Amino acid sequence: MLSSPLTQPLAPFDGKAISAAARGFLAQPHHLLIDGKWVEGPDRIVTCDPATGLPLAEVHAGGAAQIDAAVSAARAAFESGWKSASPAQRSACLNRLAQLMRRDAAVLGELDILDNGMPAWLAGYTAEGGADLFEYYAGWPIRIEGVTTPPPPLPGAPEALTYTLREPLGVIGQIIPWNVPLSMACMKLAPALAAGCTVVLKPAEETPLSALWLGELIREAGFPPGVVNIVNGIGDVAGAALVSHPDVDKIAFTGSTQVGKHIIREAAADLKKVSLELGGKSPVIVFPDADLDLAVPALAMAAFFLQGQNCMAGTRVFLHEDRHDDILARLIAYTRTMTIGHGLDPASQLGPLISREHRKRVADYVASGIAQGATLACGGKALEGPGAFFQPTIFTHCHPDMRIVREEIFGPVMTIQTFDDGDLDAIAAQANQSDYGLSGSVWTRDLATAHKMVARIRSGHVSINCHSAVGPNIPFGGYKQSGWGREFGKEGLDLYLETKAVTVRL
Ligand code: TAP
Repeated sequence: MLSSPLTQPLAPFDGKAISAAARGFLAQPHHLLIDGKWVEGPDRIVTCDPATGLPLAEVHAGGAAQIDAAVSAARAAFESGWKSASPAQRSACLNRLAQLMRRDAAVLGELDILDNGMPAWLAGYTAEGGADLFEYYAGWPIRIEGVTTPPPPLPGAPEALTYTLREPLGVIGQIIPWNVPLSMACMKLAPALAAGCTVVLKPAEETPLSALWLGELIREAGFPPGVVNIVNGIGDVAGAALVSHPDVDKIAFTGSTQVGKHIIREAAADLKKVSLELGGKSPVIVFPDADLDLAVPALAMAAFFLQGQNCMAGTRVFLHEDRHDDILARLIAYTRTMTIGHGLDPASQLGPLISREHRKRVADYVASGIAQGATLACGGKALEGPGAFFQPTIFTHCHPDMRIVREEIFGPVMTIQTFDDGDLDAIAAQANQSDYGLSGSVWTRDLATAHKMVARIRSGHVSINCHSAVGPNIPFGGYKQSGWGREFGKEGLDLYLETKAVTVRL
């Protein structure tokens, strides 16, 4: 019953579907943005379309010297004006950038489709979502404010005043992954710029393109030179140089927990501040009374969205044992209808993995699941042909000690475990049996059960009858090894502000 390989042919893809704007951009040189100018780097990265394996563009890659130049430019821009720019000036730049992103949303989305493989339905949202973020944070500069608080006793001074100032933290190194390239760049840049910080951004080596288009929009929007610098490059080279640079005040990192831990160790040398958005292995708990017409497609998307290359992916599904067979059958049936293909084909729901190398890692996890006794219910194979496509995969009879259950696969692999009529604490203990705590969801019609479970799940983001709906105003980040700090909302702004307490003898 449980072997059901998905063998849909890939949707045909005609390379001519690429727009003239994107085609022209791919053909031009791709430099580094330092101090408002496009400059050459010492090395080159060839970026490929993961759906075809074909090269897209050659991109200049920076090393320690380019990071040093970018940090100097960011420091000069910070000291000479951006830190004290009026709220109106910062907001105007952020709003103009948002408008330009909406103008160029189609090509920005197209570049992420080509570079990352994401489907068009998602790419359309990421450019608009990035503009939403800049607009949201454009509303903050005028609202950055301190407090007045009772002063301490001052000898011989009956009257005194104490207040706090909120000041920009300084020069920020921002390092981002490849899974949602444009969104990642916007998530990092918008709050830092609103706070009055200046930035050196290092995009992922696999997906450098949309950040470069964004760099040109940042120039057009009127940000002063040096406020945003973009240095593509290799993590061990450009990323490492940024982390160890003595004139960087803070590193804001999104990526793997492994590299996050490495960054903490490196940043400890001069006690740089660090915020981290790391991995996840999120639980999805389906109670017997859940609305399955709603839940089944949503469960599939929670696990397979972006081919599972998504830190919030709901990859650990918990079903009541009485409903296991019914829900599994529905999940398999739904998964078989999912269309896989090139992101530029509007019919594609799922695209490729980021690379064939990553696909091999995912396949190794699938092999380990089988070897450790899980039952492969659906998928499990690479698709033939070019590119890095992999079938959406469902495992049943999973146990918490299996690697497929414990480790973040970052691929389209759902694991299913069961629970019985035990109390909510027992179910929550199963769900919390993870080093991670980024997201999670609870599916039930019973509001009391839902809220009791929310209180018991140790994650930064828990949804009821939906999974991981994020927005510019909703704090986002992880418990446990999923990270330090929260992005989005006011907490996202706080990541880039220092507090100064001032006492005045009157
Ligand atoms: P990583 O391998 O950690 O890479 C992330 C970034 O760090 C890349 O720009 C990478 O450069 C750079 N890097 C690598 N080694 C470095 C070093 N020694 N010093 C400084 N920078 C270094 O992650 P990934 O494979 O790109 O992305 C997948 C991971 O990101 C998953 O674990 C996923 O959960 C996590 N993620 C988390 C979130 C949130 S919000 N929590 C969101 C998305 C993704 P290269 O480009 O050269 O590799």
